Amino acid sequence: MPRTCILIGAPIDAGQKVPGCIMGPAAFRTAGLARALSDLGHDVQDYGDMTAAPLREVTSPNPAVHSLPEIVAWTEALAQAGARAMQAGMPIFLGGDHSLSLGSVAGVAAHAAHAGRPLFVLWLDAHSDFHTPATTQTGNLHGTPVAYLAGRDGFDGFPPFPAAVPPENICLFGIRSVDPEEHAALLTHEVEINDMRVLDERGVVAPLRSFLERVASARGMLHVSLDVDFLDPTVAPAVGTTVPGGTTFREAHLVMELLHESGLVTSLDLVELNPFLDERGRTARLMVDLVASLMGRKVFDRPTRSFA
Ligand code: HAR
Ligand code: MN
Ligand code: MN
Repeated sequence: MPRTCILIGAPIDAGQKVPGCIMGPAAFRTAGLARALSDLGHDVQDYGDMTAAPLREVTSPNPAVHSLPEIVAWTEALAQAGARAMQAGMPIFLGGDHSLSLGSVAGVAAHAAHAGRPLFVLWLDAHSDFHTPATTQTGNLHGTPVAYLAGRDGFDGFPPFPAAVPPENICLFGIRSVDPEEHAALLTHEVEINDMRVLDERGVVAPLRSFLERVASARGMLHVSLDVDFLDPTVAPAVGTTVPGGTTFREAHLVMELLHESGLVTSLDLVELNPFLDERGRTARLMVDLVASLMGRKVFDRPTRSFA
């Protein structure tokens, strides 16, 4: 089914300390994202790159936190843009580091609440991103969006999250780096956790299908947040926070193919691409190919397919 895909560039890099993510939106465009989508029959509208809202003075009780005014300003701007784009089609947010999801998911959640539909979030990442600004040791706010969307406290200065996503509607998938404070908090929240240990044993298909069945039976909307470091660094080197032992090229494509077949995805983040660390554009091109799989590109297009 053809969709209206809305590309929203969010060149944010203040959520972490490695320079380069600011070039992410340009790299996605250079790697042919719009063309890949239009070749699949989708309508593509590129809204260009956003800028942050005006900076306000906000401070954190945690001295490690840096760039708080910048991230709050991006969150405000992205939440507005995201809610508006949801009315026009399927927003695809081009990062930028993962702090962009503080805003993108806020906008999507406001839309879902307005539409009276439950929101589910699939977090494809090496990291759990479940710190709050109060618990982070690095002070890098790209490690906090899941806590924000789950409605955790500690986000003073941020706009209140519009409609907290129930923890059981959040699925962390592919994680293999969890800090002690995140671990403790995850033990008291019913977030679905498919860490790499689970994926090693069960593969990607069964855990993902069972989550997607929950989304479908709740008639939910589904936001997918794809962090480059979900992939193993040997196939996706262009990221500042590499963690060995990630998903393979084929596992990642299979995830995207299953998402396409589900027909459930209503919004998407592409985050943490650092083109300065890439090897001749291979990570940017892989990310574009993954989006193409998510949006319907197939190896062989059988008229009917059943693996049941
Ligand atoms: N947990 C670590 C921290 O808070 C690493 C967070 C890294 N996050 C990302 N996005 N790269 O997933 O600093
Ligand atoms: Mn992340
Ligand atoms: Mn990550």
